[in-house]
Amino acid sequence: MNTEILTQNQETPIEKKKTIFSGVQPSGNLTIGNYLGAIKNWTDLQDKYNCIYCVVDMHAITVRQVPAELRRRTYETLAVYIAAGLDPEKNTLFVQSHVPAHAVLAWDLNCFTMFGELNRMTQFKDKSAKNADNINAGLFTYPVLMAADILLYQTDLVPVGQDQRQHLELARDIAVRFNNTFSDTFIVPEAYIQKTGMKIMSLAEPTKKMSKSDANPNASVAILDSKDDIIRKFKRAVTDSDTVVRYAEGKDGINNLMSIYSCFTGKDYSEIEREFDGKGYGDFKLAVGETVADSLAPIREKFDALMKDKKYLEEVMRSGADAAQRIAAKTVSKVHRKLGYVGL
Ligand code: AQP
Repeated sequence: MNTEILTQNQETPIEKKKTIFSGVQPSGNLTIGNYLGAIKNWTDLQDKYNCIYCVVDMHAITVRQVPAELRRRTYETLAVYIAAGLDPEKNTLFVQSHVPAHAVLAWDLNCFTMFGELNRMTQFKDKSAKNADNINAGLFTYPVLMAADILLYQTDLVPVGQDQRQHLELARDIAVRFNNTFSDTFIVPEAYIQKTGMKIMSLAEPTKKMSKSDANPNASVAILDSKDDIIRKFKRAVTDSDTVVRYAEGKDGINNLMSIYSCFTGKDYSEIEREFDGKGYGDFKLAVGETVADSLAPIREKFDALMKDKKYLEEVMRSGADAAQRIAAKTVSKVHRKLGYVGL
């Protein structure tokens, strides 16, 4: 790890901040899964770490996107980052396609990734099943681009949800392979263990992950959904034929609602069970819906204001890309030297 000790005035030792990298695809309306599994946790890290957060538009095109929608969602995703509390002065916030080094390093790393490794990725299997008419090579090599995203910034820690753990393991394997083939080039990143943000499941099929690109509008709750929509979706959430609010095996729907409620209120499962003792699923679902809607209301308000100021969002994009590019260029040049490319 790069916990290098720097000295200030030769006297006060300061520990260099560790680097954190993560991103979200602008491939749909960001869900409470993206919020609880990623963005909410990021806001707690901004003072302690050197945080780099990206809007990963190049990942989004592994699934066919309508260009005008991709463009709009790229602005929206950045606006959600800021509205949710990520301060552009404290974090490097940028859009992936503005830093071409991501694509450059991804190519290099493709040549250090085995076909068999990519073939084992469960997300590829899930996404190719969902997009049977467009199983493109980008969908297959998506984890290599993700490895490049992370390794470019000499990232120490990656705060990812459970669903992305397999991809992070691959990024680590690629880094180790490259380091062993040449010499130490990349920091081998570790998962940042998060307090909250377990895998949030679909409200329609609670054994499946909640996804922003789910075709069923009742399966996911978007951060920007209206209060009425949020309450309605929770009321319709699939549960089971039991009536008691308790966390137990086989009660996937209720377990999911309890974990969402717990993330938003900070209450643990036994407190929630006591709170709803003697009450039915109807009361519980309403409470979850109202809590989620009320907690997200300030984000929606800030988001609306930010979206009226595109110029500001573009300034954030530009300065974030400049800062990211400076770091990325150093890694790419180091990699290219080791590979034997001629530098000019
Ligand atoms: N359901 C989830 N529970 C917990 N964390 C989640 N994340 C996504 N869904 C959940 C976390 O959000 C971050 C960004 O994800 P992404 O947009 O890069 O890709 P994804 O995981 O594929 O997200 P979606 O919403 O499922 O997008 P689509 O539908 O486009 O594939 C990651 O940190 C992820 O862990």
